[in-house]
Amino acid sequence: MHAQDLFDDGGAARIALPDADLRCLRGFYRQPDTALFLQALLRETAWRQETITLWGKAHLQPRLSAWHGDAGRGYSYSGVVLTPQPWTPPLLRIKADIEQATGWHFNSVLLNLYRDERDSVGWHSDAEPELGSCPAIASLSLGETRSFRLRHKTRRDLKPVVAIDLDDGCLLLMAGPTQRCWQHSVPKESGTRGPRINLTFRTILA
Ligand SMILES: O=C(O)CCC(=O)C(=O)O
Ligand SMILES: [Mn+2]
Repeated sequence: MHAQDLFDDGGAARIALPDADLRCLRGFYRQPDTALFLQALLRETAWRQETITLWGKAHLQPRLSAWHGDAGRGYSYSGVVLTPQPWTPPLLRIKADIEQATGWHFNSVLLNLYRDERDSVGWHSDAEPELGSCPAIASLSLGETRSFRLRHKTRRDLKPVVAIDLDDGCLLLMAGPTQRCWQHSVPKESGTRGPRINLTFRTILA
């Protein structure tokens, strides 16, 4: 797959929202590759449950995470300072495939493991200063389908919440003003869910 296929796709993968540049590519990977990646990442990742500080109060994050990337590109958010773990063969392979498809380049990846339906991520945007003003972020989902929610930060005339199902092997691309204008979340679910891993490839500026 080439960058042209992703970006001149006649709108097939584009999610048409104002103040956003969002594309979703279903089946970027398929079975059995997705299952092999999921198993390898579940097994080989040094998963951590980070404590985050919100409004001065410490909370354990309701998911596990890990940060990998080029040495010397530390990253911090909500009081968590992350020193990257080195790249591993599956992460390098996925990074190379996404870079080839998008023409973008990344120097780090945040891995999140949603162990079951109780794991989640609250409303936020990926707007840390280390990412620059219009970050290009590529988000790969493996395993259980989960609902990804978006809400505009200021416009009250839009639908309050937009939901996109992120299924096994789908690649969501977020660029342009998306992080500046929108927040996103992955809520808890009421029905049973198996594990899901999400990888967000990012570029940490020097
Ligand atoms: O799990 C997802 O799809 C999103 C994760 C996310 O927003 C993040 O790690 O910043
Ligand atoms: Mn995010």
